[in-house]
Formats: sequence, C-alpha cells, structure tokens
Amino acid sequence: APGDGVVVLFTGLSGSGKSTIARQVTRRLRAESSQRVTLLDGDEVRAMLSSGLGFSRADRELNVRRIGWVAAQISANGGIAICAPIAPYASIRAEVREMAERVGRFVLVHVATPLEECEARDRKGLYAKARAGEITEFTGISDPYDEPLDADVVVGADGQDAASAADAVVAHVTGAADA
Ligand code: GGZ
Repeated sequence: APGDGVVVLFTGLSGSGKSTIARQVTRRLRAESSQRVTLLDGDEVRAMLSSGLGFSRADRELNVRRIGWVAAQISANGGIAICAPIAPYASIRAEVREMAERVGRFVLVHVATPLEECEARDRKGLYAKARAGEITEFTGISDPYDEPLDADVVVGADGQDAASAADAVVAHVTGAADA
C-alpha cells in the first residue's frame, strides 16, 4: 500500500561495519518481508551513480543526496531501500529524512563503532594511509563526522557484533509499522 515503503539509511565511519550489517539486514528482510528490498551498495553507488565524485564536502553531499533520492523513489513504490554511505553531514542526512518521510518511513541507523576500534581494525589500511597523509580529507582523521542526534537505531557500540546489530535493525523495520 502507498506509504509502506521504507528508507533505511546507515551512517558511520569507514570500517564501522555498515556494509556488513546492511548486507545481513538485506538478506533477512528479503526472507521475512513481503516487500521488495533494494541494497544500494556503497562501492557500486560510487562507481555507477557517483562516478567522478571525490570526498570534498560538496561531493559527499551530492553523493548522499543522490543515494537518498534513489532510495526515496524505491520507497515511494512500496519497496524497502537500504543504503550505507558514511553520510558524515547531519544536514544532508536531514534532507534524506525529509525526502523519505514525504513518501514513506525513514529509519536512520547509526553504526557507532568507536573511531579507535575502526582504526585498530583498519581492514583496508586506509587509516594508516590517512595518518601518513597519503589520503587527505579522511573521515574521523582529517575530515568531520557529525555524530547523529536523531538516530532511530544505534548499533555497533560496546563491541556489538554484526549479527545482533542486524537483529536490532530488522526488528525496528518490521516491528515499527505501528510506531
Ligand atoms: C572517507 C574514504 C575516503 C575519505 C576513500 N574519507 O571503508 P571503505 O573505504 O570501503 O568506505 C569508505 C568509502 C566512503 O565512501 P562513501 O560514499 O560512503 O562516503 S560519503 O558518504 O562521505 O560520500 C572508504 C573510502 O570510500 N574512502 N577516501 N577521504 N572514506
């Protein structure tokens, strides 16, 4: 029915676990929900929807706005759209919330894995490069991250693993129809 669509926007630092949790949430919702589920994968978005964009404030804003717009279109047609960019700026997250809430529900998920933990894991070696100045404007090191004050779900704190984080998000998405 109209208005049943959902935009789920994950936000968090590089290496916080956003993509892993988003993939698990996508798999589970595909199994448990009657709605179509679209995952707007970060790497694919950067390659296909936002190719040519870098990591300046303007480019990040444009990237997240594009993702939000596509997600809102999916939601407007009754689907569930899941996206997991860093989305470091509160103002653009608010724009996405507005676009999404015009057509359906919006769920902001903050993956709140502490910077120290993301950097200690450094699965892709990007933090080391950022510390060495080989990558500039790196979120959390040399570029801002606005901590969300309006998250609907907060996961990843206190060492929460991806599976239980995914549980919390799925519960919110499937159980909040009457919220
Ligand atoms: C942050 C960067 C940067 C800089 C490259 N800052 O951990 P990853 O590698 O796989 O995910 C990060 C990804 C961030 O792109 P997003 O589209 O999610 O960012 S935003 O929402 O701000 O538009 C990281 C990699 O790209 N990466 N350079 N300078 N992350």
